[in-house]
Amino acid sequence: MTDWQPTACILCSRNCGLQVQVADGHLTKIRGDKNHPVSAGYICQKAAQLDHYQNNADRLTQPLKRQEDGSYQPIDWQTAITEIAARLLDLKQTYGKECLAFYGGGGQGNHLGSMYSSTFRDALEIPYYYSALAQEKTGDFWANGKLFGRQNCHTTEDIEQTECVLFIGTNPWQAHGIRNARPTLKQIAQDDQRTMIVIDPRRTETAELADIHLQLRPGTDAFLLSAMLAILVQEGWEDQAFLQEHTIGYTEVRACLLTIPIADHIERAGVDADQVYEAVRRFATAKSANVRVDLGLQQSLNSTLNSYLEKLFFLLTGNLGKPGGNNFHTFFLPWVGHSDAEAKTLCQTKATGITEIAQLFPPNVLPAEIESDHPQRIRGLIVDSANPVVSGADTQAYQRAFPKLDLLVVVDVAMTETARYADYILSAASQFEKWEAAFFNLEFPTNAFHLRKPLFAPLADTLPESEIYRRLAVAIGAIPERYPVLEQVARWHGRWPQLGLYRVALVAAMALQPQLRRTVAFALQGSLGKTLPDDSIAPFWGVSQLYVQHHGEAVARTGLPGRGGRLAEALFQRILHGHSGAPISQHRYEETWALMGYKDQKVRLVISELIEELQTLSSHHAWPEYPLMLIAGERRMYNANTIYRNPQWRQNDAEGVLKIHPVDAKALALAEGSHAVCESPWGQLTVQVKLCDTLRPGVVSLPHGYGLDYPDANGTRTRYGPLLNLLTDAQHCDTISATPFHKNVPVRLRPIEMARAASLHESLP
Ligand SMILES: Nc1nc2c(c(=O)[nH]1)N[C@H]1C(S)=C(S)[C@@H](COP(=O)(O)OP(=O)(O)OC[C@H]3O[C@@H](n4cnc5c(=O)[nH]c(N)nc54)[C@H](O)[C@@H]3O)O[C@H]1N2
Ligand SMILES: Nc1nc2c(c(=O)[nH]1)N[C@H]1C(S)=C(S)[C@@H](COP(=O)(O)OP(=O)(O)OC[C@H]3O[C@@H](n4cnc5c(=O)[nH]c(N)nc54)[C@H](O)[C@@H]3O)O[C@H]1N2
Ligand code: SF4
Ligand SMILES: [Mo]
Repeated sequence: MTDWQPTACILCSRNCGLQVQVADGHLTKIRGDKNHPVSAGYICQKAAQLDHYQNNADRLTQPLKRQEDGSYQPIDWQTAITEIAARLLDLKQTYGKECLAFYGGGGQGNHLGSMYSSTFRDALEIPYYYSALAQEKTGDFWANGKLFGRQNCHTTEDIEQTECVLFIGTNPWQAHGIRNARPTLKQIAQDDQRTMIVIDPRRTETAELADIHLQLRPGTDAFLLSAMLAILVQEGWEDQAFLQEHTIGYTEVRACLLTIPIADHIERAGVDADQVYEAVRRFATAKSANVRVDLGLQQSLNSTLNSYLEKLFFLLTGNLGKPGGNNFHTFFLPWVGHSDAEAKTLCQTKATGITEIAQLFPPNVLPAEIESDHPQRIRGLIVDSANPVVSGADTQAYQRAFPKLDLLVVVDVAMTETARYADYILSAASQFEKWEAAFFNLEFPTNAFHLRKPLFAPLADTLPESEIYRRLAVAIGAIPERYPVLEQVARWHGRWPQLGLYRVALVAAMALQPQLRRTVAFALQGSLGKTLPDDSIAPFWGVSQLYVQHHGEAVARTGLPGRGGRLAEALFQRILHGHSGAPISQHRYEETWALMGYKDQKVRLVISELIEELQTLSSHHAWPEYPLMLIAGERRMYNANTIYRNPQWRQNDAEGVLKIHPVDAKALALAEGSHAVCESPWGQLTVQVKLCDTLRPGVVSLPHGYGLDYPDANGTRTRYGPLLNLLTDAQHCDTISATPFHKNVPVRLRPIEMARAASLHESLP
């Protein structure tokens, strides 16, 4: 009999628990894990294909170095690490640390390595941390900083319990992002007492289940949401008691909302006024309500303003901090930072002058920072777990900029479009070949964490990131090869954990050697790690200590014994042995306020920069020659970022079709299955057309995560589906956060014959 082994899905931020069977290096059977504390057996159709991630022709099996002629030759780890370290140090010495940047550090499921890459980054003092998060969520984080006092005061949604949910620019049926999406959505749809409202220019699978679907004109969210808030205020549906007790500045916000020309804004959004009133009424009068948003709001025009308006819904109606509402949650390991304008000088990019938000920099400006003639332009870059040549706005800009780097190091499991520009490609062990964890622990009131054991031995010449960055840190002289004293104490600690010896020794060592404080993840790995099943997991002992320091009572409520250090020890042991995932804290709803940044726990409702933007909103269309609005990056049944490379994983939609409304198709003489050139002001693509009456007329849609190339048996590469960031532009972005407006890309379509379509197909980089 074959055993089922616990692991998790690595394709989206839900990281559903899985049970799998393996044979000969393959994942042979996959099912949901009922023992997982959050997903409880749920999975979607994408997880069944995970063997395509583990085994594919692009898997990297050894480190590679680029040769003069552009080809790659294998290089041994020792030489690669020594050469990379020397070149990084040389760049830093010659041009200053400002010429160094880091991109990525963890995708949808692999965040364990980020504890090591971020420590390495700090050790080398790399100031610029670029992340995919800063092309979707930094506008939201910025607004959180203003409203709640810290940019990492992030809220979650209690959708399973709520009476009324408002989904704006998100399609959880396909994209998930909420717990066990499909049954949860169906339950709300079937219950007359509950309401689902969807704001989306497409009639999505989620919208099909909704009570009210506001099928707005894309990019008009700021108009629609401000009109809805104005109605709420006009009708007197605010929760005055809540506003009084928990907020500051309502009078000013109210005055601004009362100036909104409601009818005009609703008309610009192109929706039915009665339905809008009904949606506001239902949301405001429900016993509990919450708002769930995603890219349709965060990657569309006025995105930071949208993030503010969206939050005003749950704030004005008193739906923060209660069952069924929006609530702050804990992070087991905080992966969103706070860039505090008051506490320190904020770091800025040299050429584009962009200021960090949540300690992150936006991928949108990276090519310009590399190509600039600023003396401290970016010259050395490490990319880990990301494929910006495909996923960043303006693929051509990356293709132009990356060859201008003095040093590009890519750490990945696969030969990606980005890796093909690297000087060194470091072959990482896959997420099923090492201990791993995702840090998307965003639940409230019960939060959980899942540490996963490897299913397979690593491919021969691959290393986990923990070891790659440890070796690099040793090579730049930031850490010692061994920590003999702490290692000895860790062994005693293993025998007599109740004495807490290791904790005392570590604290003393950090007091004596301040540089150890900065590289503590490596110190844990090199000491406590020697006593554990794998050295990479040792930092979770420290994380458990910190988590208990901040949330001790909530940890104890999960049924763990002791207090302080002993409670933390118990939490760490639970994580270590809970192979299907482990609860880490159980909060009470009212405790959510303690997770807020402002000490007085009062929300600052006024964000003057955004109130100003709201007062000067305009719906001027800058590109009249491009009459259609493209949603550049729809989540569908068979896309999953750029994680699966072999196109055979897709059970349908191999072409990644462009969806178009039949009325628009007819006007352009485009038949089902025909080909067209899709042109934006910035680039063009050939696409295959599919007629689809779920779109609002005037809107077309292409999927995210296509356009990767993959080799055939002879090694010849073909690109599969639209590489849609050929159409997008870095400047088409939010003024505050520089996050791209991917959901509102102006385009036009030109019919084209099949034969010409093939010959026009973009050449591979
Ligand atoms: N299947 C699948 N699931 C995924 C992923 C994947 O690649 N494939 N990726 C994961 C990742 S990284 C993320 S960030 C999430 C994203 O998850 P979502 O944001 O939920 O997914 P999207 O389909 O990108 O966009 C959501 C919706 O926004 C709508 N929209 C477009 N323009 C506008 C607009 O102007 N206003 C409004 N209100 N709505 C608009 C689109 O029609 C779409 O239905 O999905 C995750 N889940
Ligand atoms: N036009 C447009 N562009 C978009 C979007 C859109 O909607 N429209 N969506 C955006 C969004 S929301 C996101 S999140 C980004 C996602 O795009 P990216 O930030 O590029 O991330 P992924 O596509 O998830 O790529 C993950 C990479 O990690 C590698 N990998 C997998 N496992 C491991 C591992 O264990 N170790 C290492 N070192 N590497 C590993 C994979 O091979 C892959 O190369 O795309 C963005 N781009
Ligand atoms: S893709 Fe997301 S929702 Fe689907 S199984 Fe994987 S983690 Fe769960
Ligand atoms: Mo994302």
